[in-house]
Amino acid sequence: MPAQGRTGRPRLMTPEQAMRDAIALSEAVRGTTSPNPPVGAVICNTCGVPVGRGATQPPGGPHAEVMALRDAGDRARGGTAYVTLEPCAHHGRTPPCTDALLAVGVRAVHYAVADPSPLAQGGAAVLERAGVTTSAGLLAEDVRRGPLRAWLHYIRTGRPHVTWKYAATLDGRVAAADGTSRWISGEQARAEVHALRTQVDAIVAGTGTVLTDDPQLTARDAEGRPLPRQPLRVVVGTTALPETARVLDDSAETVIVATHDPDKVLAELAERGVVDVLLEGGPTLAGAFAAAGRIDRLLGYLAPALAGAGPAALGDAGVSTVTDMHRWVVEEVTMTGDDVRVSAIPAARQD
Ligand code: AOF
Ligand code: ZN
Repeated sequence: MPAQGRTGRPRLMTPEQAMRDAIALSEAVRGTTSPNPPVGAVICNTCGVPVGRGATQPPGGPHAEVMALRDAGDRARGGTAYVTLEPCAHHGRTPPCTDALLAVGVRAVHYAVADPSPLAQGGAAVLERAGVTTSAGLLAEDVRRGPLRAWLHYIRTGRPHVTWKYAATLDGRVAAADGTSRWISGEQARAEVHALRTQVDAIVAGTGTVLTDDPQLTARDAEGRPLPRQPLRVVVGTTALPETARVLDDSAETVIVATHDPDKVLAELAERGVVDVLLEGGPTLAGAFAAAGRIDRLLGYLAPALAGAGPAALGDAGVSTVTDMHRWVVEEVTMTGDDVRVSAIPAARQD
């Protein structure tokens, strides 16, 4: 049923509202679609009233457009589709979305970002040739930096996208001098990280962190109960782990990658269909990823506390002089509870 306005009449949506809705639908399936992209779609009828909503299903399942068309049924005829990614034109594990849109008689398709994958691209041209009006670019930046960021990076480079997440004091320490580190950031920041874990494909930590902190590396709610979806746990390093390590419990799948080479880790993860990675610890592993230029985004939670001593968030990253420093561009600074959250990307890339 379309949303009802206060007058009882169905509520019209502007193109921007429809695309925002499609973005929200795609956000809700993040972490469940890899190696496919999380896409959202909204269909409005001839009057501009939303009549169908959908998002990409797990690999092999229907794409967003097909889900939205199913939801809309006949009401999609003559309507307009808003999709976060250009509809595919290929027979992959599922038939082309362009066929599905044409079959029901959709008149216009507005998508945010073009599909760069060699197999699936070209959907807009197919639709245009069949007489459908298409446009690209509506809220493209929001989509590129948001739900499709990891997948677009993966298609371009063949490597999973890596977000390095750390929680530190304002002076950049991740523990006190005696090694104690619970809890540097506040409750809200911790809850946010658990929510983020459910949206990624894998969490990566080094054996050093696993041996010192014995983290479980699962996504949990405020009471410590596991959230419905758990990412793959990945432990990197050559040091053996005790059988009792919590990361080896049965609350989520775990793989151990016995190497120190970030590119080998990423190649192994790509092979497993991992697109979106959260690198969580510790300083040595993060330093190796930074030195190799394999951190694509950083997400720092800075607690209003000073430690004055204790390990720094980042270990050796191959920087010996100021001109070697890794330069970053801050995308966003927000408050999360009492902590400052910084999101940044490498200056050299800005993607
Ligand atoms: C769309 N809508 O919701 C998604 C698309 O193997 P398949 O058949 O599932 O195809 C996967 C490819 O389709 C993927 O690499 C990407 O190019 C595109 N994903 N396309 O029209 C969607 N998820
Ligand atoms: Zn498709």
